[in-house]
Amino acid sequence: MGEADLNFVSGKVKPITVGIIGPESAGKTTILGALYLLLGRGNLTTGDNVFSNSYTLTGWETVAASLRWKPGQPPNFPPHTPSGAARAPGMLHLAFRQKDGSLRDFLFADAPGEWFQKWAVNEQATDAEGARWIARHADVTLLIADRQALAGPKMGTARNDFQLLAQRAVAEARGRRLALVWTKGDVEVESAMEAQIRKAVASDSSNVPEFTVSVYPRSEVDAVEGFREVFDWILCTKRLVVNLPMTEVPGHDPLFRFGRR
Ligand SMILES: Nc1nc2c(ncn2[C@@H]2O[C@H](COP(=O)(O)OP(=O)(O)OP(=O)(O)O)[C@@H](O)[C@H]2O)c(=O)[nH]1
Ligand SMILES: [Mg+2]
Repeated sequence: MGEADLNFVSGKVKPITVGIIGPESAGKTTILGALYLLLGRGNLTTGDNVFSNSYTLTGWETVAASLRWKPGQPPNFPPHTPSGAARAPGMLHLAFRQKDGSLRDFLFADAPGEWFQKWAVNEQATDAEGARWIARHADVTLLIADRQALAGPKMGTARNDFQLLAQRAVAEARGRRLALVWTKGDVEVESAMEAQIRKAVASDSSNVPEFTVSVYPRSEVDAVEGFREVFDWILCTKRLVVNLPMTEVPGHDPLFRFGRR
């Protein structure tokens, strides 16, 4: 779903946009693919939020196809998300019906890590427009910490890059929901490194929730659990409703009721 198609969804009520911010190969697309597969198996939602529809089933299928087990073909990871000439992120749509019958639309932005790396270094970079778009519009941000990179031979660079990206993402979120999501949870990371990553996202004003996901089961923890926790947290997002003050005089011109604000 591109920018032009967004009118389909946003014409009704502004959907809740979920931005996944992280460097290249951090596991961002894998999260989306895993969520889609689990949703299809009925493993993500409860009676409170029933899957209703999606305008982008083909897009979801493309993201998740490689993660599926097929006869004679074990699952693989999704291909690298190309940055190409596109300036806006690919959007994946899901709608859920709540208990009271109302529908809620979600848009998940799947962007290439390169955009965020450029944006972290230079907020105004011309080829970081997609990253700026996500940071500006995301109602919910998943800030990705790639455990494999943070435990690998280039862990120092990965940490510095994360600190830079986190600084930008936290500043841009300005009170909107943001969570730290560790990907590749099956990989061990030194506790000193974990502490530095946590410190980079910590803000005085709010508590940043933390999740760990992995497509591999870890000792006692089922691989589904981490994805489910992130998803539940995303679904809890509420859109702030604007309440205009009411007056006793119905039909009165709003200008004279509320003045010019
Ligand atoms: N060990 C481990 N590796 C993973 C896991 N999830 C993803 N990976 C690895 O990370 C690689 C990148 O995953 P993607 O989901 O494509 O990463 P991305 O953030 O979308 O990357 P870009 O599209 O390049 O920005 C995969 O090809 C896997 O090798 C995981 O749970 N555990
Ligand atoms: Mg990707």
